[in-house]
Amino acid sequence: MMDRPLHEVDPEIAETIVLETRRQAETLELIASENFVSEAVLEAMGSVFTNKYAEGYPGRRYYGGCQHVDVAENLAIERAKKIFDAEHANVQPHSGSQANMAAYMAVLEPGDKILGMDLAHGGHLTHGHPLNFSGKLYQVSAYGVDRESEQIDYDAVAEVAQRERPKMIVCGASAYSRIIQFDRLAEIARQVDAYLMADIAHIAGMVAVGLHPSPVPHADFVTTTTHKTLRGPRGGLVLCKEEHQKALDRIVMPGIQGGPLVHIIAAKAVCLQEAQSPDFKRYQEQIIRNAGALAAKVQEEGFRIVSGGTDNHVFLVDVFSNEITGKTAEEALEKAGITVNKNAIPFDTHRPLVTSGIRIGTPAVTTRTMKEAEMQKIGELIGKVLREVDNPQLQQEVFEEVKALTARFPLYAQRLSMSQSSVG
Ligand code: DSN
Repeated sequence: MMDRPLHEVDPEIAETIVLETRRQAETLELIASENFVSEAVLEAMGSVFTNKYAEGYPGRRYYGGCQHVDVAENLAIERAKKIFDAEHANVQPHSGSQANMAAYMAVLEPGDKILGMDLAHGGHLTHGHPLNFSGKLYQVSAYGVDRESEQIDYDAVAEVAQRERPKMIVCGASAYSRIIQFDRLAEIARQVDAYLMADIAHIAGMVAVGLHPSPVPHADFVTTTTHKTLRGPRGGLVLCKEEHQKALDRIVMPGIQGGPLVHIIAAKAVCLQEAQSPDFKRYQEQIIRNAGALAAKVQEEGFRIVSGGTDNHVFLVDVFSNEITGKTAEEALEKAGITVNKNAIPFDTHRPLVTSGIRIGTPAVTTRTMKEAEMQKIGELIGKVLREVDNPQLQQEVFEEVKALTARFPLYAQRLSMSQSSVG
C-alpha cells in the first residue's frame, strides 16, 4: 500500500501535477513573486522530514527524535544569519504573512499604531490593509508614492510619521520597482521613536548578494518569504536584532504557530546554501538586467511604465493609458501563454479585481537562463497581444511562439518527459 506511486493511488491529483508541470514548462512565467526552485530544493521539500513534529527550537524541543531536525534547522538559521549579516534568524514562519505577524506581535500590542505602505501604491496586504489581521489588530496609517514621480516620497513619510506617531513603521513592497532607502526610513523611525520593520520578500535575493541596499543594519525586524527572488520553498523567515530574539522566538512558537514544517525548513537551508554561490549573484544581476530590458521594450511597444522604469526585478505597466484594464490584459496574455497579474497602479481608479495595470517580473524567466535577447522577443509578444486583446487567433499564434521560445529553455526537463509519457 505504502509503495504505490501517486498515479495509481490518486490519478486525478497525479494528472493535475502533470498538467501543471507542462503549463510551467510551456508558458512564460512573468509573475514577479514566482520562481522555479532547483531539483535540490524540490527534493528536500518532498523528503521524509514532512513526517516529523518538532515544536520548539533546536536543542529545546517538545518531541523526541529531533536530532536530525535540529541539524537542518541550525543550518538554515546559520546560513540566513550569514547571508544577511543578521544577529538572529527564525526560519519557522510558514509564510510571509506569518513572518510579518510574528514581527508585529513580538513588540506591539493590539491597538498600537503602525504606519505602512498603502497596498494600492505597492505595499502588501499585511502592511495594514483593513481586511487583513494587520488592519484589524492595529491602528493603521499609510504612506504612498508621489503622484508625479510614482516613487516613495520620503518627506511625506516623515510628515505622516510625525503626525501619527506610530509605534512601528513598516516598509517594503510587493509592487515597487525602485530602490528603497532603508537608511532614510530608519532615520524617520528614530525621530518618532518607532520600531522599523522591513519586508524584503520581493527583493531578498538582491539584498542577499548586495545588489540592493540591506535593511538589516537599520531595521529592528526584517521579514521575507523564501520563494521569490531567493528561489527557495514557499515559506517565510524573520531576521532581527539580538535584543528582540527572545520575544520573536516566543511569538512564532507558541504564539502563532505550532509544529514547524521541517521539510520546508530543510529546503530553506538548501536555497540559502545555493544563495551563497557565485552563480546566484550572477543570476540576481541578470534578473535586474532582464527587467530593465523588458521594461524598455514594453515601453517601446507603446505602453507607459509606472515611474518610468525599474531598478529591480519588477515593473508595473499602466495598460489603462491604452484603454484596457489590467483584468483584460491579464486574460489576453494568459490565452497567449504569458502569465502576469493584474495590479493596481498608484492612484488607480479601478477596483482591485479590475485595475489599470499589470505587474511584470523577471525572476522566473531568468531562472530559465533567458537573457536580454529573449526579453526583446517577450516584450514584442506582449505588445502584439495587448494591442489586440480581442483577437483569439493572434493569441493562439503568439502561444505557438511562446512554446517555441520556452522549448529552447527547458524546465524540469526530466519531469516533463515523464509527464508526457503519462498524460496524452
Ligand atoms: N502575493 C505576493 C505577491 O504576489 O507579491 C505577495 O504576498
